[in-house]
Amino acid sequence: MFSNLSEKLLQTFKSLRGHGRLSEANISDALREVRLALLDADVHFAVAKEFIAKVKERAMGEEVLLSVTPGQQIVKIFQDELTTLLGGDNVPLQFGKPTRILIVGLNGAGKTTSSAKLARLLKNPSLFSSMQGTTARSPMLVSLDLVRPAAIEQLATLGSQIEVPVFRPSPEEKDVLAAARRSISWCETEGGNVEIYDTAGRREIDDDLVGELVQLKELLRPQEILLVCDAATGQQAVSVAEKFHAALGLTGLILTKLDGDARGGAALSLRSVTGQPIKFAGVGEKVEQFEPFHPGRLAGRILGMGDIVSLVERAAEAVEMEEMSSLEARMKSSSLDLEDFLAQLRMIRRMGPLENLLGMIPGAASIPNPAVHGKELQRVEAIILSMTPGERKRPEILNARRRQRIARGSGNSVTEVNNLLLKFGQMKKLAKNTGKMKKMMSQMQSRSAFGGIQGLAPNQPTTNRLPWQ
Ligand SMILES: Nc1nc2c(ncn2[C@@H]2O[C@H](COP(=O)(O)OP(=O)(O)O)[C@@H](O)[C@H]2O)c(=O)[nH]1
Ligand SMILES: [Mg+2]
Repeated sequence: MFSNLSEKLLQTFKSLRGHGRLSEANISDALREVRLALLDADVHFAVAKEFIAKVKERAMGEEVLLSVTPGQQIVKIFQDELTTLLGGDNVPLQFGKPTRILIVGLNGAGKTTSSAKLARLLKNPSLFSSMQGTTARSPMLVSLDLVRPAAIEQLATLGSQIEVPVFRPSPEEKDVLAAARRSISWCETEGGNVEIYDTAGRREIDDDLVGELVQLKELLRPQEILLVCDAATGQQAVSVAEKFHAALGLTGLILTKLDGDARGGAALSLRSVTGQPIKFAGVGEKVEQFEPFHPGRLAGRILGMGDIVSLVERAAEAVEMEEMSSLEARMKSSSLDLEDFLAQLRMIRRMGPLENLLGMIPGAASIPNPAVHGKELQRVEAIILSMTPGERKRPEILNARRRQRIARGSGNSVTEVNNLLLKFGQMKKLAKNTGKMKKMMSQMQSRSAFGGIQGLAPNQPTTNRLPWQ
């Protein structure tokens, strides 16, 4: 599923990632590739066109062009836009008293199977990680498929498997409305709170089918009319969905057979063409192979990159590692200056608010008032920024007069400036000792990196001393 599209997108991203800076030209080339890949994967051309336009508009924004990792930013934009295209967040069912859900669709789409799967899900929401805390319902299944006699038995079998009661019209029944009326009173005596109505399909959507379903809708007044769509039928599923929606006013879709090798672009078009959310996904024949539909997850799968967030994080780490090793080289050659120190400081600040970082470090709760440590970093940065580039390169020229100027300029006392220079001197001395340096580097990499700066900051508390202290 989606492998074709994923592969193409992946290739395109790889080539984008190679570029240090993005330009309109290389983005346009990549997006042309992506558009072809989308069309190839059965995405409706209008949908693909709009999608590409949105991605391009965001990709050309400053935020991306000026970023250190533009390729990663683009991947993130894709993920966001795909998620939006697929409907944003999962849209839960609407419940009533009682809740009535009408399941509609063409033959073989997976209506009967999905009706049972949905009943199981509503009965045992705790089996689904994303539904923890959702109220368990007591569902009832109603077969209203009088066209294919075997369909009633099929639902009855599934019902007994999941221990959900099933209404079975008599085999002689030919009037679907009569059967539906009887099922309503059956449900009342059964005493459950969610009624799921499985209906008959047709080979294709026709007046006969639409007429039957419109009458059922009027009789049942369901809160939900869910169209079951076979993902494997590609563009056909999209035009079918459009027609069903025009005739009935759907409230959502169930996309089945997402486990198959379908090209899957249909999923991307369904939401934008009908304006209705995909609420559930069928991912196999078994009754447990069914899940609430999460656009973000499918978007991740389409991109073929799993959890994009962790990917972006890893990329950010890689950049930091690169900067770190060039810094290490400079330290070894003992040409370390305050510019390097500032670079190190900024690198560490990029990892996010210190308070958050502290929360991730075991034992950090014992460090008093982390916000103060964040301010210390700002102070160090302010002091260095108040120096001229020459002073940063050669701190030894910082005489008393210069130190006074820097203190005033950065809103600190001369003692604080002196403290910083003292710590810097110690660090520089230590930098010559490569063995200890390695140890410090590995400590920095294990995310206690801010400790390095903290250790160099003025008014450093005497706890948490680092190797060079
Ligand atoms: N692989 C796979 N098969 C499915 C899925 N949903 C339904 N099916 C199969 O599709 C076929 C038709 O399903 P059925 O529920 O009878 O369709 P209906 O005619 O719409 O009621 C059956 O063989 C199901 O087992 C799914 O999500 N994945
Ligand atoms: Mg059926």
